[in-house]
Amino acid sequence: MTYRYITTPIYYVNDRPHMGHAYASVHADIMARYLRAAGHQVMLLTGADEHGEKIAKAAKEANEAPGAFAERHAKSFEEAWRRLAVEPDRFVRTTAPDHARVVSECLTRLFDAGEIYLAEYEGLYSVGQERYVTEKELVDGKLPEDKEPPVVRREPNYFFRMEAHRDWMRQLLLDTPDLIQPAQYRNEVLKLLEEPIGDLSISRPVERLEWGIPIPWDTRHVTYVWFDALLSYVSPLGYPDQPAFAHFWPSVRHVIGKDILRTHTLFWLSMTHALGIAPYRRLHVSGHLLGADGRKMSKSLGNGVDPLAAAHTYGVDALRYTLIREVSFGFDGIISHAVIEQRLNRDLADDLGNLASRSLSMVVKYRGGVVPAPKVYEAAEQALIVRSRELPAVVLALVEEMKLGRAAEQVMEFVKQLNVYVASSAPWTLAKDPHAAGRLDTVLYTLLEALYSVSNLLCPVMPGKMTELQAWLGVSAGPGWDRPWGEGVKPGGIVREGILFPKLAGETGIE
Ligand code: ME8
Repeated sequence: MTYRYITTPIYYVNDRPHMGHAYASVHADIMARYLRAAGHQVMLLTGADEHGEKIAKAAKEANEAPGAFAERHAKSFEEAWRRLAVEPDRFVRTTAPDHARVVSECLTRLFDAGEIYLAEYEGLYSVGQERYVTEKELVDGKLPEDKEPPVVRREPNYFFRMEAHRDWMRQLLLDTPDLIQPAQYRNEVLKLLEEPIGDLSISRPVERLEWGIPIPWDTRHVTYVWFDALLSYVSPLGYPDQPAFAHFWPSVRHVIGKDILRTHTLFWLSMTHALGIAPYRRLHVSGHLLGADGRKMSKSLGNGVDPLAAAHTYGVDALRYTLIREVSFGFDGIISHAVIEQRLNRDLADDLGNLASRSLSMVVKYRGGVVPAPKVYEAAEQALIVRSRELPAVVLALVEEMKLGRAAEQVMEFVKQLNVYVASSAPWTLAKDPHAAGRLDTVLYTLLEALYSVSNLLCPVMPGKMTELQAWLGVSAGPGWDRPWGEGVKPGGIVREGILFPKLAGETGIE
């Protein structure tokens, strides 16, 4: 048995989940489901990043204590994942005592090893944004989103000796070409590592921020939120000494967006190296979702599509399918009402739904709903059988590279091939000829068994609809990933008709 560990970002719970969060979580969930179907022991982790200035500020604005505020929002994330069919094995919360214990132990170990030191930090501080800023970020002496220019602030901070790990990180990236995917992000990080990266400030004075994990040896400071959050990838496994850590960690893949590339490379790789934790196996970096106007989805622009509303309108499976098909992982791409409607009507209703409904209704019409036994497979069937045997490995290889859209595309090409087969074998003509009864049996059986393969191959993407299709085919859901041809739909079994993806009456034209 092989263990596989997949993580999503641990999201800030300062607001409701948006489509960008759904994009990352749906990708991680689909990868987890494929690997589970292929027989791996999988752990999928997501969670809530509950400390730090951002949450403290949002709680203050909502007139709530930070703990209660974070709790309420963490619950809304858990609920959102349920509604989007994202099924994590663990949901980590950075306010959990077990997590805080791991953070404290790691800090103490690093401090004892001389990896952490206290120094005066002086920098330009944006009061509006509550963070230090760099000269480069300023336009006319201030941040574009601020009213006032930043002030010079001096405060004692604990620092982690990140710079000391720079050469090691650079070598790691050079030696491990597939560590960060797609490759453009690896190149970006390699470039950053050519210049000094400095040490990392990992604490904030309590006068300024109370909402965080106390620095264990100096309670005048709390831990910087990123140092805390990154460790939530190991704390749920019982790091350092629980068996789950030994089993799952070596296989870990982190799924993140490009906005947090720097923290997941410079910060996290140096932290793990200093702690003696093996580096992650792979970092899968996504691009950004854009609104219908081609600009990054954001609340202030109001160009986003709410994931839960979209799941309600189009169905959760159509939303999951659209997310992976429409925006190739690693690149920026648009998600709008129009693109979801198109994918639903064209790929799902016209191609897949139509194949299912006409195959099932022909079995009902010509064979009273009873699955016929196939007779002689001719060249047309042989070609489909070969493709159906090849597809699981083709799909899995793409999944391993997080090319989920390409994997689904391969299956949908097979669906198109099956629609062509329906047209060329013309069962409605065969049905009129009493001498062609055996041939009709073979064609109908081939369609049903091929649909069963499609349902398996797409189940990780659209678990609800594909389980429904399996029920209509009279096959109980269960392990069926690489069931040989002929072992799925059983002759003599009963099928049911249905419409899998009702077509939206006229694309609404809402963007
Ligand atoms: O950064 N398009 O949390 P976060 C695509 N707590 N993906 C997007 C997106 C968009 N427009 N907007 C956000 C944090 N995302 C930290 C993480 S991990 C130890 C700590 C996705 O709530 C994308 O995956 O701001 C991005 O990396 C993540 O949401 C950031 O979520």
